[in-house]
Amino acid sequence: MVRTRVPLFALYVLWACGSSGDPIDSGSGPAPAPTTTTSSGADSGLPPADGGQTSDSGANGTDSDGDGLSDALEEKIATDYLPLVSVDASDKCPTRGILVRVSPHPTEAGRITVWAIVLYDEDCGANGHPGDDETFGFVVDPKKPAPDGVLAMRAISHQGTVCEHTTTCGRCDGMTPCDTTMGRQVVYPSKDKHGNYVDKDTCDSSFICDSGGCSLNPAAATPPHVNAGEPMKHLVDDLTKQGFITMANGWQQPTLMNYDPWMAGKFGEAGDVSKDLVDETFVIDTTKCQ
Ligand SMILES: [Ca+2]
Ligand SMILES: [Ca+2]
Ligand SMILES: [Ca+2]
Repeated sequence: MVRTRVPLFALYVLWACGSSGDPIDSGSGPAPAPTTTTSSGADSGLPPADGGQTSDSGANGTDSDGDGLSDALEEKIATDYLPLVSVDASDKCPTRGILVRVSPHPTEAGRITVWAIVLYDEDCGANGHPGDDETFGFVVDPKKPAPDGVLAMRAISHQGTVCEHTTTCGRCDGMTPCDTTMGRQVVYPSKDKHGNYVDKDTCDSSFICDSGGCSLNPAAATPPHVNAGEPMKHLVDDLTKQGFITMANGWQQPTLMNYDPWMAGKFGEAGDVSKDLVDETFVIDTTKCQ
């Protein structure tokens, strides 16, 4: 269990400063510079980062984003292995969808790393705002079925702020096992604020930054998801026309409509999704995982 004490005056000063965004919300943190290369003319795409050892997967079907993984395998990973995002049953702003990036693990042959960015219509916790981007990552061994094939997960709540907490769980030596329910690993977003944790106790002890705590909600609906593609070859550039940010899905914030997740810029008044998609802190070392 991790307890971080944050002086109340420090939070007040941050709030009073009126700085951009939310001091206890997801800034995008110290992420690498985003790649905003347009998709045109990028047919060559990225070579498989594992030296081609996943090329069989790519050879077995269309590989639209050129990363060496077939579209079918990427969709299978994003569907069968996607953890349950346990949004509290009484969350006041639960409208959401998940943007995924599914890629060969950059250093571990045959394994797949996934960025899952949970996008919400609104953050309605303390100092809330339109839009909310909250990321977690996980590594999959596709040779094993879910849930055992999910080797490890990592969540970072309120990245780049005084409220930041990083939690990691998994099947590697020295890691705490992940919680599972109904055959899926569980990620806990804090109520209303949506900061992600893979350890519920850490969320519940973050009582200043996440006053609503976290809860296990096995009934949390599976929200729609969209595959973003890769930095060198995007699969989407408009999350309304090609994704889930629509009025029909209950989204209400006009500034979020037609958002391009690969173009630098805030998601509403939250973080920059183009940085979330390339944030290497979500790529977990699973060399000690079985
Ligand atoms: Ca691919
Ligand atoms: Ca991909
Ligand atoms: Ca938030």
